[in-house]
Amino acid sequence: MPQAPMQYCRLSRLLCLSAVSASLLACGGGSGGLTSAPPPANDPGTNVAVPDLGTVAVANTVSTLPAGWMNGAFMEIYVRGYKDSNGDGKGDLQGLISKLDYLKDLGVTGIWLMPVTDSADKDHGYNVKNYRAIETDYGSMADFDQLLVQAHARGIGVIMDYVINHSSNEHPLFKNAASSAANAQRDFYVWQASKPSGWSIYGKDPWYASPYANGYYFAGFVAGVPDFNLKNTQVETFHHDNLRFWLNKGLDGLRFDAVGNLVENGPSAWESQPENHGVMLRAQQVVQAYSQRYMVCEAPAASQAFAAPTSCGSAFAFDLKDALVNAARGNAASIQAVSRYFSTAPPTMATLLANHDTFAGDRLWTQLGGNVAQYKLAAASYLLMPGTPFIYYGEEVGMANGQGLTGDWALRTPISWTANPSGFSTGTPYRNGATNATTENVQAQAGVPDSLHSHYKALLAVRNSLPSIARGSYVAPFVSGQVLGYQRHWGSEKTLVLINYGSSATSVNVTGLAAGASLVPRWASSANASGASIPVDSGGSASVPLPAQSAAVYQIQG
Ligand SMILES: [Ca+2]
Ligand SMILES: [Ca+2]
Repeated sequence: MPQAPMQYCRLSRLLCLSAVSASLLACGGGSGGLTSAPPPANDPGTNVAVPDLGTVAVANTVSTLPAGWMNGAFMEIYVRGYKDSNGDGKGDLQGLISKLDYLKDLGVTGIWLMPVTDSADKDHGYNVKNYRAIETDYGSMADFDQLLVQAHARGIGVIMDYVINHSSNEHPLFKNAASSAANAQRDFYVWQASKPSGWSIYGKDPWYASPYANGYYFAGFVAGVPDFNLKNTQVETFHHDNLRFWLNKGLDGLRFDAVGNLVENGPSAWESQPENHGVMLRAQQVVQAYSQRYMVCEAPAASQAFAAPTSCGSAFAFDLKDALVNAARGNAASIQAVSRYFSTAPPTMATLLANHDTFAGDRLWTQLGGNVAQYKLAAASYLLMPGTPFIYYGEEVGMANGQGLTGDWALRTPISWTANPSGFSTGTPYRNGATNATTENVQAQAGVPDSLHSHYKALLAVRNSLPSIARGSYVAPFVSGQVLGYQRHWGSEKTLVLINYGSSATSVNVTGLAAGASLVPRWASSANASGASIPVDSGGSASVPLPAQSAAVYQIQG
């Protein structure tokens, strides 16, 4: 199987290039899903029924989740890789439902489902064919409704991927649009009568010939996923109706894919265009018409701009990820970068260490070469900071890249429930598992002191029990040697977080505290940490011992 060139791997749906056969997806300029006979000149084209087109009004806006649920940690879940309930080797919604108790026990308060809508790719799901149908590999709409009910019963919110920039070329709207230049749905996509020149996106010409020889369509990623024309208000209306379709069911929010690529203004103006923020603000207004919903955007080239209230409101902190990992390695400049980040970045950034895309790096275990001490520091670094942290499924037990796999497939393997694949499926899994599944898996780690799983569970318990950690302000950050310190404030609750990235035990002098206060230990990563309260002297300083490569949380009292 050929590997996609790196420049094509920047975003999720690019797996299309090589994950699935070119004939299925029409990657590379083909016409998959379209009939080959051209219509007569001036033919209005075909009019395939479009099941996900049509008005959906706001209906049920209620949320039963607790306030601030979106400031707990999310688990990003690739449903195909999570749990197979019927032995076909592919994870599915019923399998996920059977693991909700596991997620609740771990302490996550939200789950992000990578695409579960009907998709042409039968893998990652970013080639949507019907925005209002569940991918049949994963189950039925009844299964999805049951997932919402069961997640909410456990205090867990559910958000799902929404692919707003493009559809599959098998989507009925594209079939109609491609069939004739006169088709009423032609302008749902981006067309030119003649092939434009001068374009190159991720190293490729994004203009492809219509299979009916009636012009050229724009596809910024690959031929099989044509871009919607987001300058056409009908397209926004189409998406808004589809968003309400899911929100009316009780869906708790969305993760919007590739929002840097929405509107194109020319061959040198195709990324992060000003109009993109307007598109996302209007999507945000649709979402926020419902109670307690959450949305987050993927925009690796301009993360913080899309987190603005006048845009998405929240976006992934791709600009922090590497600093978090390198701080865990003890890198001094990265420790400084981590300390500075939330002094200026919006508190609505969504933090992460790794995800399903190779542009975000390998699985964390692979990035750190299995160094558990560094892994625990990276986890503490983002789970105690502001923002909304997103754990990538299996990260909590140190899943490595997949055995014998490269590219995005190495990141999207069946989860390591057990040492062998039987914990995932009674059948043959759709793909190899992690290289370290025999030693690093849920069964081997859950309930075991000092395991990665116990570390994540303890950190999430701290986040869930202290509102200052979950959603408090970021106050008085400092770096002393290889120690990072900062306070978090929420109302009258004040906490102090200290992380020693160094390989030696040390004692850090924390200043600027209230004279006579005390530091009450709430959590420490190391069994060597003292359990006694630490007094603040009359000058407002406290000396706090820290074991090597350790993290601690103190509540500031008095
Ligand atoms: Ca299955
Ligand atoms: Ca676009």
